[in-house]
Amino acid sequence: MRTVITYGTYDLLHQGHINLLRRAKALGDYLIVGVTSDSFDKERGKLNVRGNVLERVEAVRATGLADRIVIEDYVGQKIDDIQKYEVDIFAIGSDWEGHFDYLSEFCQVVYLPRTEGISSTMLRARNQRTVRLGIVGTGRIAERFMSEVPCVNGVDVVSAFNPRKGEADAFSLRHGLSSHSDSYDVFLKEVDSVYIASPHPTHYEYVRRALLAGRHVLCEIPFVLSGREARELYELAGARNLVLLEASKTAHCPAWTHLLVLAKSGVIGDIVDVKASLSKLMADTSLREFDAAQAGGAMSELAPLCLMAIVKLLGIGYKDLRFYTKMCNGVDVFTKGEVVYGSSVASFTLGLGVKTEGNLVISGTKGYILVPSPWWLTNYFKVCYEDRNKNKRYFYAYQGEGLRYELQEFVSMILGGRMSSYRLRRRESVAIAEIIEEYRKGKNTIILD
Ligand code: C2G
Repeated sequence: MRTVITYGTYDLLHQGHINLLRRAKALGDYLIVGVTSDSFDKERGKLNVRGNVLERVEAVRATGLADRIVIEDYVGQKIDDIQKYEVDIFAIGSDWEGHFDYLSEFCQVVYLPRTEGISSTMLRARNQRTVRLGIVGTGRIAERFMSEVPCVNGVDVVSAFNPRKGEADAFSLRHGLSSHSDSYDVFLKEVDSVYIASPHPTHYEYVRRALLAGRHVLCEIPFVLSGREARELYELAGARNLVLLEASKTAHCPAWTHLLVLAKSGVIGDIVDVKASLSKLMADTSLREFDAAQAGGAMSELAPLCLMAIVKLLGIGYKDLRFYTKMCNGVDVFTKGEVVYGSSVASFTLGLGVKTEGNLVISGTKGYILVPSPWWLTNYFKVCYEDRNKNKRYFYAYQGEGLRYELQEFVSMILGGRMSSYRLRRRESVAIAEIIEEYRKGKNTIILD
């Protein structure tokens, strides 16, 4: 008996897949089909798969061509499977020509002709409306964002807005956009959603006007600088059935989302202490980060990601806040904050003019989780116990600039009509704005010389 194995995602199973399975089956007597798990697809950069692994397995089963179906969950599993199932032939479509030659050490490798004119990507595009996104503010972060857009299906950047016409022109030319404008009202007519990456103090007004015009909003951090403004904007979005999402990039990256479910499921017991540190030493003090008029300073620049981690882990029911801060030319170049809860405490240390170590440590009654610097861009963390033999390390992908994950969630919320994301609830985003506001009021703040 000759055993053949083949692998795929088989999303929105189509004739190309069926032809491939048929050709693979014809090579032998027994066909094993490996279907990728959802997490494996995410890890290898396939972020737009529609069907979950159960649906995709069912679709492959329904073809009647597979004698056995296995789930592919990790890099290297193909070699393990070939040995485990005593496979004679590994078969895959010709789009992978050459890629799997290394398997010929273990079995025969056959590249089968691919069916032209059909693919899961085409089907996804056909069944799906494309979100027409506009970029508000065309500075450093908007440039990084543009490099991430092609990694997400279902979204096109169609326009850019900058009140300085020359900058809108240059950005649009650089990125081949079909339109751009220095008038916000004209710009809003061209798009159905906006990504706000303008200077901090402009966020509130741009978000409000976009929502009033019926546009979905993804807004860079810091979202807004007061709890009242945040609440008002979420209420406005809710009343109009619009998505409003704070672009807290770490909240959406694979390592963080898994860390959170591990922590919530009790792997380190009850969480008692969270310590987050984030610093960005900048030599050029003429940048907006050091400009009080542009709401610069460590707290508004760097706190949103630390506070995201704190409210996700400990909630929004804090009892007390304390801050220690070092000022230079009207902005804080160092701030340490304490968020005190009934049975736990969190602290964060931020620096624009002071270098802090950049770790995140979450301590619980059974163990602790360490996310080494830079924890906010993490692809790795470890869970540690008194008994070091039980320690475990976890590794994930963190692709590109990491902004594709938040954009993917934003697009999926719009297309799915989902107003709220577990990754950052609206009330959690309001709590972050409130804590930043408390700091800015200065009541609980000790100024260091
Ligand atoms: N295929 C095909 N014709 C198409 C589309 C796909 O023959 N028009 C083949 C692919 O070449 C592959 C199989 O169908 O052999 C599954 O394709 P996908 O679902 O796109 O999966 P893929 O990302 O190619 O996964 O471990 C996973 C594998 O490495 C391949």
